Amino acid sequence: MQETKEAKKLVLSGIQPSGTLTLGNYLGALRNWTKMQDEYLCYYMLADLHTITVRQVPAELRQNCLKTAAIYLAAGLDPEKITLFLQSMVPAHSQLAWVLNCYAMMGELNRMTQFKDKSARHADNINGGLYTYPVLMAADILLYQADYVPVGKDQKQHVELARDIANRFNNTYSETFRIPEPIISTNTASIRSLSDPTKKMSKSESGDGTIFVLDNKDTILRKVRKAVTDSDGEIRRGEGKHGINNLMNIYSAATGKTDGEIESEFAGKGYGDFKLAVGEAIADLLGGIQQEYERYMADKAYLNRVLIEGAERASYAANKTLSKVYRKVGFYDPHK
Ligand code: ATP
Ligand code: LTN
Repeated sequence: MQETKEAKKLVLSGIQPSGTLTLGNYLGALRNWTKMQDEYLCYYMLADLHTITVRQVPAELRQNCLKTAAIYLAAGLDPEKITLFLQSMVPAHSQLAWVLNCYAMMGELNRMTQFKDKSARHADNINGGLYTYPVLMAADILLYQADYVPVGKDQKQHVELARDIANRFNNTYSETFRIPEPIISTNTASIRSLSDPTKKMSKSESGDGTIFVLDNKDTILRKVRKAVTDSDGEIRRGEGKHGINNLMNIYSAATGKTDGEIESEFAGKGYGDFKLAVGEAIADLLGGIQQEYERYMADKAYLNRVLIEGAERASYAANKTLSKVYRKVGFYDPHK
């Protein structure tokens, strides 16, 4: 028993509790996390330290942390199997991030596309945290000696940076960090905005292009009805048919149907029929999560307990790596 436990590969991931999670967060990240919880040793966190790189309203951030924890559980994560925790409750994340800042090169950080996107969107607040955000993310991953990091496509570059930093540190001293690999599931790697399918669906976009995990059925049907498509009228994947490709990805992810099955189901039918089916499939998919979500939100004491126990377990694992790192870089410890 003990042996199999030790042989399990380790998975770490996180989502920023910067608002209500979206269908993109669910399909691109959260749903994959639930599939991994039996086979792997999983650490899933709420990346609240990351959220303050963009200004947050404090009371809303606190509430979003609780809501996101409830969504994690409602989506099927089981705190008996996984470690669920708030990043800010484990100080080792900030501590390792500082050290790793000294092993991340300006040139590397300059190439990060999320920094370029976010600084364009928040031109009045291009702060240092936004710039070093990927280093904090590297610390999140490397602290737990993660083998795998399930994320959407937009985060692949950050996981690659974590690998580069880990290799640099290991080569400078000696083997300290395990080299992590991103896991990106293909069709849901990047769910696009319904109103502008050239852009990723994102929780900080408030318009009708984003479906939130807690949207009710009417809202979902309305947003999908308004989704941007093209004029060709055929429910078939195609080069440049970003809107239809996106809806097909969503429909397939929600129902398990293949492209071929979807094409024959809608042969001779129009976009209106297809959109209605997509909307209903999403509402079915999210309906169960919403019910569970309400149940968890009604029991704040339980959510608090999960977060406290999760932070204790996470701290134990994280501190082991942190003390190794402190020793390797040469910090003096009078206890030893
Ligand atoms: P924000 O708008 O605050 O930047 P976001 O919605 O882009 O947030 P993140 O918290 O940055 O979401 O991402 C959490 C996880 O969800 C990451 O693994 C990310 O890759 C994944 N993800 C986010 N948006 C999508 C999407 N549209 N399609 C697939 N995966 C996504
Ligand atoms: N940067 C990620 C959230 C995140 C994360 C992580 C994901 C923070 N730390 C560690 C995986 C592993 C995001 O916003 N998409």
